[in-house]
Amino acid sequence: MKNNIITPKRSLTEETEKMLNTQIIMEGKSSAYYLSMASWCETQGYNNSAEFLYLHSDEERGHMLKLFKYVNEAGGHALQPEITGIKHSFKSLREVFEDVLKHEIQVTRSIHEIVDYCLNTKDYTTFNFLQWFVMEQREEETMARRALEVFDIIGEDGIGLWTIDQEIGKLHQASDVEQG
Ligand code: OFO
Repeated sequence: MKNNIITPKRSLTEETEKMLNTQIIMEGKSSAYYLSMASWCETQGYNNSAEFLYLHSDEERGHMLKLFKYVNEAGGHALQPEITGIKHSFKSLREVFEDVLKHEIQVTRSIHEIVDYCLNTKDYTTFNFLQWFVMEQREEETMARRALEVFDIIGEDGIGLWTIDQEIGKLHQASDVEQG
């Protein structure tokens, strides 16, 4: 029988634990996607984009670990996700960043669903914990959109792609400065 009540041993319901474990899968996938993208960029000579994506992959693993800690501390069990079906090659550098944006939009939706659930079930502790992710997603979507704008502003002809790669490298530095 499902234990959907909070007990002395746990402050999470099973349903919330399940949703957070699903989010762990998403963050693990984000990390794996960005690692694969970074590797492809490196093989194509887009070294700044590769660096941006390697760092981003590490950050996503950090997000996954944040969820691990929370779930276990709240009396649940965080599960290491199985991750398969990673795309290894891309038609273009633009396609890489289009995929980043599409993926981040999905992650935001998923976070919002859990936030919504927590609010409806009055799990204000998890609701509060998730606010960090809400803000993080806003930043990440903004960064992905900015990356795509760089393609539109500079254009991909001639030395355009080389310049785009340089500018994408600067985006990560800018976000590091903003985050302090
Ligand atoms: Fe985890 O922030 Fe993107 O996906």
